[in-house]
Amino acid sequence: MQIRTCVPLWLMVVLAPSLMLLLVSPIADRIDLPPPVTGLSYGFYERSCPKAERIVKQMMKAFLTPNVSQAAGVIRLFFHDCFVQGCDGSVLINDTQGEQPAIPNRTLRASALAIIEQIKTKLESVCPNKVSCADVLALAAREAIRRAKGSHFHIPTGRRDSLNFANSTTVLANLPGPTFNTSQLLLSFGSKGLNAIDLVALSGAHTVGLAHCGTFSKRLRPTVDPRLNPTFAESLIQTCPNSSINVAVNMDIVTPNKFDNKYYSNIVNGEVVFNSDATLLEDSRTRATVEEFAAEDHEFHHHFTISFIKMSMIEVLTGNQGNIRKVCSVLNSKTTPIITTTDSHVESELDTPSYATM
Ligand code: HEM
Ligand SMILES: *[C@@H]1O[C@H](CO)[C@@H](O)[C@H](O)[C@H]1NC(C)=O
Ligand SMILES: *[C@@H]1O[C@H](CO)[C@@H](O)[C@H](O)[C@H]1NC(C)=O
Ligand SMILES: *[C@@H]1O[C@H](CO)[C@@H](O)[C@H](O)[C@H]1NC(C)=O
Ligand SMILES: *[C@@H]1O[C@H](CO)[C@@H](O)[C@H](O)[C@H]1NC(C)=O
Ligand SMILES: *[C@@H]1O[C@H](CO)[C@@H](O)[C@H](O)[C@H]1NC(C)=O
Ligand SMILES: CC(=O)N[C@H]1CO[C@H](CO)[C@@H](O)[C@@H]1O
Repeated sequence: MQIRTCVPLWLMVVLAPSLMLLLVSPIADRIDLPPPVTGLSYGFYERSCPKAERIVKQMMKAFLTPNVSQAAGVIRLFFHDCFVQGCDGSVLINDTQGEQPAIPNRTLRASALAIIEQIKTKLESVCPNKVSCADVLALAAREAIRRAKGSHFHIPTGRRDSLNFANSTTVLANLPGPTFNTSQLLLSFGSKGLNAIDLVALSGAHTVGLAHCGTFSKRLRPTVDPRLNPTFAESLIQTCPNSSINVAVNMDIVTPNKFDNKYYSNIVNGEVVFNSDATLLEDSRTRATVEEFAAEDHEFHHHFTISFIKMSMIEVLTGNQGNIRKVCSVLNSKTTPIITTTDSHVESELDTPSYATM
């Protein structure tokens, strides 16, 4: 009591903004988060498009409330964007010569691409030519994690979109494969400025979503990988009679749509689908982190948040290094100029019942 009444006015004035932040929102405090790289900032659109983050949040809520299972598709899309020539929206380009036809991209969900395109269309009508596709994807992935009951955090914005895209060879060379061992994974993540803790934390995204039979069938036939729990292996064999069948299984058999730490106890129990998951328990550089995250859910969420923000800033384009694409799936050089209408119609649309509950 004595202390509280003695707090000088100047200190209260200094503390008030951060106290307000804590009271107003349960979101992780920006102070603990990685500093934005040059050109990015927390709240980049506060002046140029103040509603940007809210619109992404509202639309993701509308997309995921009926069925949160789409969250995984958006989260993986962002990973593939960031690992191939940086988080620059290049994965969104729909071009037969581009990134989408590459082998690892064949299982990207078309529904996730459609979600990003719809959010972008809305943002173009509210604030034309202001919000990049790379940022739409970053913000949508952040919301997807939150909707799946993962951590909720601020993410730096200000990314620009790429003026080009990678070919299939480059995509394949930059994305780690499901057969990778820890050494290969550490090399891959290291080349993106991510360390062993980042590798273990980000792999935790496999707590949601699906894997197609062909991505893990080598662990079933001709011989069963002895690191697989026998009951789990048997169920995978039943579901996947061969590697070419277009069937997918939940990657987290315990809580398939919840963004929690069950992935790590699944590793310990021999109930993860990829070699790249199982290998993390075998290597002295990653084992302790797997065990720590398996035991402590909050440790997982804390480290995941930091690693995800680091990933979100890989080789970003800022300023005139890139542009703001009009349509996420098409380079501006191939788009005819869009005549934008006034905002009033769109503003009222945001208040229609379908968005009112967001
Ligand atoms: C560590 C190296 C990684 C490898 C080898 C890997 C590989 C894969 C593979 C093969 C699939 C299955 C795709 C399918 O069959 O449809 C998959 C799914 C997925 N991955 Fe990864 N991944 C890795 C890291 C990551 C990271 C860092 C994230 C995000 C932070 C991520 C998020 C996801 C998600 C959410 C899915 C489910 C997608 C869906 O349900 O559509 N992965 N991953
Ligand atoms: C959610 O969608 C997935 C596939 O998109 C489907 O398998 C699942 O049955 C749906 N769940 C509900 C509750 O509708
Ligand atoms: C990509 O473009 C082709 C041809 O325009 C179209 O048929 C296809 O649906 C598009 N794919 C996605 C994911 O938008
Ligand atoms: C793919 O792109 C890389 C890097 O730009 C280039 O070196 C390579 O020749 C290209 N490969 C093909 C098959 O086009
Ligand atoms: C990991 O895989 C690479 C490539 O197959 C191999 O050269 C290396 O020996 C493996 N490392 C371990 C520790 O198994
Ligand atoms: C794979 O299994 C499915 C279902 O049993 C079957 O329809 C399909 O023909 C099989 N494909 C191959 C290549 O064996
Ligand atoms: C989502 C998406 O664009 N997937 C593409 C991946 O690659 C295959 C094969 O080229 C295409 O048919 C898919 O459309």
